[in-house]
Amino acid sequence: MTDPRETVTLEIEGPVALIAFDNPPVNAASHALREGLATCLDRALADAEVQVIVLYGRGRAFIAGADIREFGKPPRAPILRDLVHRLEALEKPVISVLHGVALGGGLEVALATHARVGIAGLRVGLPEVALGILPGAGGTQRAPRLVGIPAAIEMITSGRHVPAEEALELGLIDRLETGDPRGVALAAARDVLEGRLPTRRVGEIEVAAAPEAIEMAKERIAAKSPHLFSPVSCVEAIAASSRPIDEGMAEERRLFQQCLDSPQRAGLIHAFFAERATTKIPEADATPRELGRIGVIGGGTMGSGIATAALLAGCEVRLNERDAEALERGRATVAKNLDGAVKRGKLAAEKRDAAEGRLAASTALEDFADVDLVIEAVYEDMDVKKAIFRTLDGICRPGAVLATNTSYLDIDAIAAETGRPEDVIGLHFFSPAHVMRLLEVVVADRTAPEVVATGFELAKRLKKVPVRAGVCDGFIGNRILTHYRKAADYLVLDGASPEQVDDALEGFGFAMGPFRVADLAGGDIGWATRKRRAPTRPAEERYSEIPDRIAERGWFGRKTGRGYYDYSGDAPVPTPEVAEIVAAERDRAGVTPRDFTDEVIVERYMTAMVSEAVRVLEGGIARRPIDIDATFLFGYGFPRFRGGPMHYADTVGAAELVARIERYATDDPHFWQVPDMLRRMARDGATFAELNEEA
Ligand code: HSC
Repeated sequence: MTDPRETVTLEIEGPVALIAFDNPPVNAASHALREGLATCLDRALADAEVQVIVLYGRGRAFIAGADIREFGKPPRAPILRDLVHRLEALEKPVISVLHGVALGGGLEVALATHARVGIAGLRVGLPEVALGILPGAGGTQRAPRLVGIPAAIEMITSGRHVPAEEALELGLIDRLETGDPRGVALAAARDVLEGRLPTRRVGEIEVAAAPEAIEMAKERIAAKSPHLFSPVSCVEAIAASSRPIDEGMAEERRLFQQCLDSPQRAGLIHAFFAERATTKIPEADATPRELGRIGVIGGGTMGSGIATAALLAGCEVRLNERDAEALERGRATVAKNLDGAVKRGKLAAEKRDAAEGRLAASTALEDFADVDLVIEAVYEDMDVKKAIFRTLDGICRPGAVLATNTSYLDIDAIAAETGRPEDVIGLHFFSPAHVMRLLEVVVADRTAPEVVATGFELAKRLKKVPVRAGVCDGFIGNRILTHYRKAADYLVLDGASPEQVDDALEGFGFAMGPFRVADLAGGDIGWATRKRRAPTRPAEERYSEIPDRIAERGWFGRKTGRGYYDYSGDAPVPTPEVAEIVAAERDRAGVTPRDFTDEVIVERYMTAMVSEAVRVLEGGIARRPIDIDATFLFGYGFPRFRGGPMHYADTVGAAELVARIERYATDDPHFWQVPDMLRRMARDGATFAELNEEA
């Protein structure tokens, strides 16, 4: 444990007590920090010379919030809520100087001080909602007293980071300065002493009730995030801010505890760490290679999306296509993507043309001689890809990284076509590549550590979540997807309707059920994959021909106006003939349809997902369970509040999962097999969370 005297230091300069937080990387309000603050306050208060106390942070931030790793563990005194209460009540003026970020509990500490001075570049916010909780140290009571209930609702239910200038305008901070935190702290303290910086207790301000804003917010949340628990609790806590502060605080405390105890809190905090855990790889110490100039081969949806992502990150991009016409289409798609990025607020309008200006287009691969990284994104044909890599081997400069965006092909076989397999890697983007955050970095047998590090560096620049994967058909994500998609097809063959399966899984929290996804992705794509896999399909495997019957009619989903659903009206409705196709296929397969509850649908689908995920772990394709969670959270629309498939698996327990698989296996022993690792975990009472910690 860190010595609290080091985490927080007290320095006395005449009448000024400077209390500095030093808890890298982001000054989280851990137990050591809270204890240190309490001790330093005691000492400053005991010193009769001290007339004003200033809090500031060293390093990157004032305080980035409570220490998230402590949630779910027994609270250790002093708790932040009590500290904040004590701060506000002090007779000696206490002020805070904020730089970097003041988030969550960090802003709550600041709101309890008697004046707040921001330093340029500061961002403040109460982002607790993203972690399934609400500001629990007075944020829901003090923020409305400064900004009013409607603005507090917006800020707290979105969790957004508010830039310094806006924070000043809203009244969250009293001043905005430039300079180093200690220097600004000393100057601000002098201003307090000389009456130039007024101080007050925010808790004593009265706030007008806003019943309409409260009702509107609840309606908006019910429509937008029907599954989530904490946004409504945030609104209820804010509503209590029009009551005296002690009553409001009691309500905040009650609602905070409910959120803390909810499984959504555990899922969302797991997701927070999953997003950051994936970069902890064995190659983390290797030095990435240059990444200034990027070549993209293929101007289709994927290639243009990758090119757009690289342009948005400030890279120079060369786009290659076979002929001038295809190249022009690729350029036009990139231009459209950039316009979209401006509309979505991802690219400043004045930077759009410069981004497009960094794109060079060419039909000659010879133009890739000096690029640092090439990403091949042509269609999935092994022979075509091999030929491209042979050509690149002859053209690219030594040390250039040669990447393929294949979503399932054998990267070792592609690398073997070159005289430099150590430079070859898989960079599997997800469509649309300039929007989706997941990047599977697929490490082949001979890929060099610096090349892996380069893939991760690229992800960082592109603001993606990179997950290290090994080579197999489909890598982590698509391999698991192929398996649980079959479970969805079996459910329909055995008695559920596609819309029942979709609705049940959307009820679980997926943004879209598998059949709505199939219609969106295009039924022709899955059909082609099934045809490709047909020759290697084991004889014992059950095969539902329903998707093929639908595809044979040219019903590929949204793009053809029909698929599982009919898109010709205002809202999609189940395509009537699909029910007939399903009935005919059940007859042909000799299946007597049975009823499935929504709960059973979810259980079967999720159990199929987890069992293949365990095989992916067993085979070393994913290194840790949390990598699989990140894959599904950032690439497959897995509900964030459920934390990912492996976090979900822990909430069910390995023993129950084994029991489920054994029960389902009585119908289909080929599909439902218990992975050895899961059986061992059930026997030992082990969890995936423990495996994450051991890795
Ligand atoms: C909160 O404050 C609740 C309160 O209302 C108090 C309630 C108390 C009531 C008492 C009841 C008993 N904790 O993101 P990065 C780590 S909830 C622990 O890569 P960046 C992070 O994991 C909190 N660790 O950097 C990573 O570790 P790694 C509200 C935290 O520059 C490293 O720091 N606050 C942490 O891209 C760097 O992080 C938030 O939700 C934390 N609070 O972004 C803010 N914050 O190196 C969450 C970060 O081992 N944090 N870490 O991987 C962020 O949004 C971003 O981290 C920053 C920095 C914007 C701070």
